[in-house]
Amino acid sequence: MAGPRTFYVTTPIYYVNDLPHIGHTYTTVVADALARFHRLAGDDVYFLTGTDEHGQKIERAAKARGISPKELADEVVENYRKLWPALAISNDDFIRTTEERHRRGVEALFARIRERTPDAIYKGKYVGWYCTGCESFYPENQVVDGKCPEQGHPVERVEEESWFFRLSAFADRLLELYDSHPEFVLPETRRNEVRSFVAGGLRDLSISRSRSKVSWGLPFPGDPDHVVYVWFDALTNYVSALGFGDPEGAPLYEKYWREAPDATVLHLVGKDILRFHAVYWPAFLMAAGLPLPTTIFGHGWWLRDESKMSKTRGNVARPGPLLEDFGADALRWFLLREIPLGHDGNYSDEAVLDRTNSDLANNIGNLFSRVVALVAKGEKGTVPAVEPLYDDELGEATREVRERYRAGFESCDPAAALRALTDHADALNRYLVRQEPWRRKGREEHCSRVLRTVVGELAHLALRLHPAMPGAAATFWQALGLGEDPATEIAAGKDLLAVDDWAVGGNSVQGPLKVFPRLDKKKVLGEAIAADGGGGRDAAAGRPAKPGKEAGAKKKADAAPDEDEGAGIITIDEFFRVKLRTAKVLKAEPHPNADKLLRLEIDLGDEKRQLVAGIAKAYRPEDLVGRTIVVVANLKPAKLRGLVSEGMLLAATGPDGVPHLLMPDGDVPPGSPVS
Ligand code: ME8
Repeated sequence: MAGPRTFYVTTPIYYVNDLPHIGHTYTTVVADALARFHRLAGDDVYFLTGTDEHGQKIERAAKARGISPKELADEVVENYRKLWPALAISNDDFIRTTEERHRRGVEALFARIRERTPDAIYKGKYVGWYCTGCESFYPENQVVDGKCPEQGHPVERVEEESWFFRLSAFADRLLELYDSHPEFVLPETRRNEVRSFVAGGLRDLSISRSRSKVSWGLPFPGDPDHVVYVWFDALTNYVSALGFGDPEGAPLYEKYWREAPDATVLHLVGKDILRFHAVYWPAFLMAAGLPLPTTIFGHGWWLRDESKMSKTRGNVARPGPLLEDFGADALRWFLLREIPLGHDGNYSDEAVLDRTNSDLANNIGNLFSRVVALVAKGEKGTVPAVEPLYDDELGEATREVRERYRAGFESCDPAAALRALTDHADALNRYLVRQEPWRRKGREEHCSRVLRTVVGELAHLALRLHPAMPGAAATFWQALGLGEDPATEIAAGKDLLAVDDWAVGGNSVQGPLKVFPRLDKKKVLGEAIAADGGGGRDAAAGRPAKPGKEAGAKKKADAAPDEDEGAGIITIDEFFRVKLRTAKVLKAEPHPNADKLLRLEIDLGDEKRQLVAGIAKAYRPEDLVGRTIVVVANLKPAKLRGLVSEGMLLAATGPDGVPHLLMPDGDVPPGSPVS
């Protein structure tokens, strides 16, 4: 008998040269939501993520730190291993390409290609460019001004003996694949790009690096002078993690690495790495005579102020502080709901807050707590065991949102699925307004039936929230007296989305519920607003506060009473309480957790200090080193996004809001008094 449909979903394996950021978080959250949705729908799901640990990029990053590549990988991988559970990521496995099972898989794939297509791999000489940032080879005509065409990273000239994969021989089969299986590359616009890339002609692909140039990689099977090209190595993770190449047998591989109709293999990747997945990977598999994945989905990019996030610009959003500010559920909801998968979007903390307040606090959270309170009050906490009462509008809305929800997730459009859920909540709110279950006098039975109906609908809603917000879904599930967690209902082959009525009559509700309190912008984003120049904590951010309410209030409390105080006049003594000193900038770098802040190390003459300053938008760190600035030396230290600032630098704010640092005219040693 045929078992349930299998659904194998993967994220890219992330490089270990950098800590996880919002982009990695995004792909992994989307993959997790899809995995959770398919589990609800009764599919047999396997969800893989992991880390990409070989190659020149990692080798160089480790060298710069003075540690071995493996030490670097071991250190960084811990961040992923800690982050994913904090975000409720339900991966079944986590693969590291430095694991033995992965090496076996790569060797097995080579062996299989050599056996099935003996002329697919041959030795030659590579002459061209290499981009360590993308770990990619670029021919002469694609390199512009010494930069790679994809990301603008610097490229290096490479001329070395190399093993090649005869990619050119697969162009026709790839084109046929894209045409006969339009779902192979999604969204459609990306498919067109990939198709034209292949139709433009494919060159054979170098799949090795000379060990004399790059030593951190898997030995090239049969040639110890070379290591396997990191993308060949990395792509193989999708099968090595399933046990491909294991001499003891690979039941997971047999089960999940199959083709349609009863199996789906979905590789979710950012659009930056689509070519590797939609061109190279299927060609390797074709050469090996192995099944192909069902879909490569190339999602869009999160940007900051319409441009790329980058470490050098210091504008990378990291998940740690966001988890602290918003929690896993709200962050997941935002990432899934804010932009349709496939589109680019602008990231800002403020957008997360607005989305949380509008969808979760004001709508879904409020509805659950309101209904629980109505049952607690009107029905003494027990959901009445009576016949539901659907009016036409609710009946129609319910059917429609459920269909949209399922279709959204099935077509890799979680944003549409989630919109169906807020629409469901809207429909229930409207139903409550129409039916007025709080007007009980003389219509008790009516009110009981209305509440029974709404609680039944909330059970559907709580269940459907599980892929996006597993934590909140469990809380809601418990509040409706349905059990611990909708996840406990999940079983392969059982479609929970097809359950028509959750039979909530007789359940005890648990309240009061306050799952998503409304977030106060100032409280939550205070620091971010400060770094924008909005006064308040600006002073602690290392630059003068604009005259703002808080700054004014503080001065008032500290200053001696004076008749001129109302006009903002201070005495010379009061002025001298502020110790202004010159300081030399020894080091400057982006703040790890805030895109508007820089971390500076300064020399104050007799001591060194750390400053955190909101000047990242105006100054590049490298331009500050060696400059002499003016700082307030006796300011109480303050913590800014996790870093202590021991003072404040002075800057004039231009009409455009941009800070201009104050610097002494002429040479003065660090620590000189300023008055
Ligand atoms: O490319 N917006 O690893 P990587 C959205 N090791 N997603 C983003 C993003 C952004 N601003 N930045 C990164 C690699 N991502 C290879 C993959 S797979 C066999 C090998 C996400 O650490 C997105 O999924 O550079 C992108 O594809 C991935 O992180 C790149 O991660």
